[in-house]
Amino acid sequence: MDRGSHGEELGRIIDGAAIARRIRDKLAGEVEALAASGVVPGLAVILVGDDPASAVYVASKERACAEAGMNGLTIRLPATTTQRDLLDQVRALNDDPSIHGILVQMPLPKQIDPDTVIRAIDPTKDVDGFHPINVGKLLIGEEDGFAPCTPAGVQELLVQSGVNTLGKDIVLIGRSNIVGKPMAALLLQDHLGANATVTICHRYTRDLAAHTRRADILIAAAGRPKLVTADMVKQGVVVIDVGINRVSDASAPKGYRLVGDVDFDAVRPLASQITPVPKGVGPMTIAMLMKNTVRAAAMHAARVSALRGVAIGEMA
Ligand code: NAD
Ligand code: L34
Repeated sequence: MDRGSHGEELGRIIDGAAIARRIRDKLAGEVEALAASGVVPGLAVILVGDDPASAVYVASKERACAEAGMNGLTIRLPATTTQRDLLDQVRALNDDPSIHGILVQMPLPKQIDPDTVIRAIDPTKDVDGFHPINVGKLLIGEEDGFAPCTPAGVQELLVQSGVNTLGKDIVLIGRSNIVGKPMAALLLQDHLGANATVTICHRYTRDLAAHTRRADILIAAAGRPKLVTADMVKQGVVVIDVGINRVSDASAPKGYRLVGDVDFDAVRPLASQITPVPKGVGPMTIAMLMKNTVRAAAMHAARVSALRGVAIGEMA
């Protein structure tokens, strides 16, 4: 147990970077086995425009693919790309048998409708889990789809940190399609790392603190620095901070630093466990993307061999 400068107990830090590292090492072994059977998992990432944060995330995804022995293809398109051109790229990747996962990095420039692009991705290659088919499967609890990487990473962090979610009150801040909504769907399932009572708060929630104070587990994904303060949590809470915000800091080498949505120093003494930003949820997003892509490749290999079986059966 760490102690603060006044001897007070501090919540244990959940080391997302270390947990993600273990997952990625294990996946490298699975990639090797798949490659030996003739299938090298392939992930295509499309980045449109030059949003600096997106460029950082996409570069990390590219590095992670290479390191795991996967085939990583990054397609960088100018900010002026038309929706039609982007859709053409997506369709070409749908038809490319060496690509098992397709990801279009969000946000997209304003001339492109993200929903149209997401629907164009083959659901069996939608390793982001954003296609309505995969969203529907997640809600129903069908496990042959893909769950979005960030909420899947949060669930994995909870499981690996020994946090029992069964029957617990989990409060989410944020209801986006990328984080909040799929997070709620995952935590509601009759499943390990789930079976929770879930409350979803958002910008129109009245008296946010009244909800968060009841939380056994608090998951913040609002994109608001220091939204969660010490007076908003109860003693012993597990805090997962999904928020990634750049705040200017003249003393930092890049002129900014990353902070989450939680006032970390103030909340940590009350928490039993807490994720930092960076090195909390962020690295898990990448690990889960790798995991989804390896699974997409394995499912592809299984479909191919089933089809071969049918073809051989027909010949007999
Ligand atoms: P978003 O902007 O789409 O959604 C933010 C949500 O927060 C909205 O539903 C809004 O209603 C709610 N909200 C905003 N202000 C609020 C307030 N004052 N009180 C209550 N609710 C409030 O964002 P998003 O894409 O879900 O991302 C949220 C944050 O998580 C961002 O900081 C983003 O950078 C980060 N993020 C991190 C990862 C990761 O891998 N760690 C992945 C995705 C997003
Ligand atoms: N299509 N768009 C699509 N899929 C996604 O899953 C994402 N996201 C979010 C933005 N747009 C997307 C990501 O990949 C956010 N996100 C993401 C990925 C990685 C990290 C953070 C967010 C990450 O690696 N964070 C590091 C710090 C990185 C830095 O230095 O900026 C961390 O330790 O938190």
